Amino acid sequence: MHLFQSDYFATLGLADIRDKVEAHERLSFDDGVRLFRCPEPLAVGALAHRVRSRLHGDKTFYVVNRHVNYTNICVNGCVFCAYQREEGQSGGFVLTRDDVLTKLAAAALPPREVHIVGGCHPKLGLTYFEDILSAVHERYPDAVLKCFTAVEIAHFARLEGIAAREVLTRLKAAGLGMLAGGGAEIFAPEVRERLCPRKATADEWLSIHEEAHGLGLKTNATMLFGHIETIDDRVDHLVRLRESQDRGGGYTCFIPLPFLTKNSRLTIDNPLTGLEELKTIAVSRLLLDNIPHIKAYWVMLGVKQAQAALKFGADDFDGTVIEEKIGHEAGATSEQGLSRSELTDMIRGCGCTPVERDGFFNEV
Ligand code: V47
Ligand code: SF4
Repeated sequence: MHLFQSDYFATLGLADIRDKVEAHERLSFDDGVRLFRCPEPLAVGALAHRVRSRLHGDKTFYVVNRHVNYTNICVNGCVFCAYQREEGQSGGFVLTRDDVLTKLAAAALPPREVHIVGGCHPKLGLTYFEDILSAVHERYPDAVLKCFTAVEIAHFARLEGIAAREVLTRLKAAGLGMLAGGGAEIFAPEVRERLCPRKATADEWLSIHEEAHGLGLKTNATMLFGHIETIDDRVDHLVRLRESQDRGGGYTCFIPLPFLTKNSRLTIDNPLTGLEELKTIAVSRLLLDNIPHIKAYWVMLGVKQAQAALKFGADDFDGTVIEEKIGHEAGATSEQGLSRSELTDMIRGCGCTPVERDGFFNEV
């Protein structure tokens, strides 16, 4: 008998959720909490894999991309962040436009996606970013420029004394194609207050993404989990994202980010288990019924866990990356970058079909 017709889900108290998944029905907040509380991660994974297979078959997407972090100097000082430096502190850096171009030129393959993000620097004005975007766009006209988080956009707007919408409009004119998904962390206000009190609020983060969608920009979204948040906080985060997507439809991909503890000022009592990571990816797939892609970000997960995630709802392996600083400062033990053949071999090794994509998830 097929697993979905068997008593397996009923014995775990998940028969009604299984039925909703089979009927393509939206899951409720309470369903999300029950999935997180289910003692059997494999059952949650099987449900998520069902949805992933329905959406994407055995395809797993990857992209030839390059990450560039333009500065690690940041006024926000989030308690979990191992990457940030204060202005004047040793180890702080700011790249010039030419540094950015040099880093991009050093990649073995021309990128189809350029991911540029950084700290909230107290002095870098909008012209610095327009200058970088125009230069990168001119050099790589076919690459999707997926740059800046909503937190950076809010910061640029505050520094310049202009509306976030104007910042987005100017950056779009300079070549911006998408916003990166970082900075969402956890939306629940009491957790956000403890983790990152100086950062844009959840409402600001969501409204900047919706402004971007209104301007025709796509965006990604993240959730940082495995620190001081509760199960309810994770479900709240996912449901708020789903509601935001209902309003505008511009989110392309969701990236669940497990908290890496090294060099962080945040100490936690119960570090995440590998199974808890996979279950969180699976619940994300199940609750976010209106976001097409779930990323197994191998940098934070590690490559083997990212492979496992492909059977727990994820369909994107991200990319070549080349040089990553945020996760590696926090103790990520993954490689700095992967070649195209390493990516495709890893995807095939899981029984999936590798599909190269651009930044917007168009197949190439
Ligand atoms: O916003 C910071 C997170 C994010 C830690 O949009 C940490 O396609 C784990 O958002 N442990 C930046 N995570 C990375 C990010 C991202 C990555 C890849 C693709 C995309 C995309 C977005 O990293 C930050 C924060 O949430 N982070 N410190 C840490 N110790
Ligand atoms: Fe700054 Fe981002 Fe680090 Fe927070 S997570 S301190 S905003 S670089």
